[in-house]
Amino acid sequence: MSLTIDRLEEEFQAKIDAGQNIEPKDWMPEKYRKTHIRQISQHAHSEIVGMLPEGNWITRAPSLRRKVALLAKVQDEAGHGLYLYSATETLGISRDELFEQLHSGKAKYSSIFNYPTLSWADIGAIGWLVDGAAIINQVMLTRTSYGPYARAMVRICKEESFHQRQGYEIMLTLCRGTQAQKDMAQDSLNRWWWPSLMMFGPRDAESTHTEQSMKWKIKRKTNDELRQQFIDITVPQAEFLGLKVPDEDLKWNEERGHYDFGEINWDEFWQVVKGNGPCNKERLDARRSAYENGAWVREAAMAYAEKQEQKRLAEVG
Ligand code: BYC
Repeated sequence: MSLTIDRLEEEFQAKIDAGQNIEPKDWMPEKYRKTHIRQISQHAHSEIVGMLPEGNWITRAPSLRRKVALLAKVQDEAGHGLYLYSATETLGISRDELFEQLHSGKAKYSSIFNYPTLSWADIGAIGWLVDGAAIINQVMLTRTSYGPYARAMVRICKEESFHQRQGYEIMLTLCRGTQAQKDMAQDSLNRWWWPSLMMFGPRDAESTHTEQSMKWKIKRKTNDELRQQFIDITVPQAEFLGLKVPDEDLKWNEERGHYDFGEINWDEFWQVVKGNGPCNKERLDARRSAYENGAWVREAAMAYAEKQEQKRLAEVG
């Protein structure tokens, strides 16, 4: 028995090493399946919880054009959540179980969405920094070894690029505006910079899953590599806006060909991950009540599907 499992695992790893995708009906080690359920569902939860801080500004967008773009962006995030929940379901877990894990606090979602959106500039900063960080992480995931996840990520990345640009354009408009608008943009960058760096996860030395996930080609780059890539791309963008990145230790290192940067507050990161961030409770309460208030829609949809099935059976029989 164990010989067979060893053999299957060897063949599985050889397939991954050869760059082939794993599909839902293929044999896979239980740990590979569980790792994917964890990561893809956390990603799905992040998308739908991520609708909340931005949704907060739909009614207060400063113009019709901004409102339309923000509405479209928030709807895109809902769509991303749906593709990702569907991809997770291919691994043999139901959507109800996934929601239960989110609502009970068992499943994580990205730390970034536990911070409040205090001004309109935060909508710009989220598009620019949060979607910007998301793209860096997710471009790598378009080549992840699990087929349904990789395919979902291709479309998601295209949409995230649009989100990043609309966020940067909001920042650019504010930075070319009055002093008060520029101050608002700077304040936003001050509050979102460090949490955006935390999105990439703990330092490599403290990451529990990276080594195995690299072996299985779930991840192609480590948390620290992606974080550095994000900093190197984003600092010149901040300079172009005329904003100051809130890090006194930030400095170009000619020898490394990268920016050196200051110490991230890891205590804050773990507090937020454990549920003690500024908005964790508010976010989970909002998701739970959306689920409860939507019960009648799910029941009506199920009743309709059942009726259609009965009709189909009556016609066949
Ligand atoms: N927040 O061993 P590690 C978006 C957890 S949404 C919370 O490095 P891994 C968007 C980690 O889960 C962006 N928890 O883990 C939406 C693990 O705990 P568990 C979301 C975090 O999986 C709307 C522990 O820390 N993107 O794009 O190898 C609007 C140790 O970490 C965080 C994704 O989900 C965090 N930031 O690497 C705009 C991308 N970081 O599970 C934008 C897919 C780590 O053992 N996910 N933890 O209890 C990934 O690429 C990887 O899961 C991560 C972490 C890089 C996030």
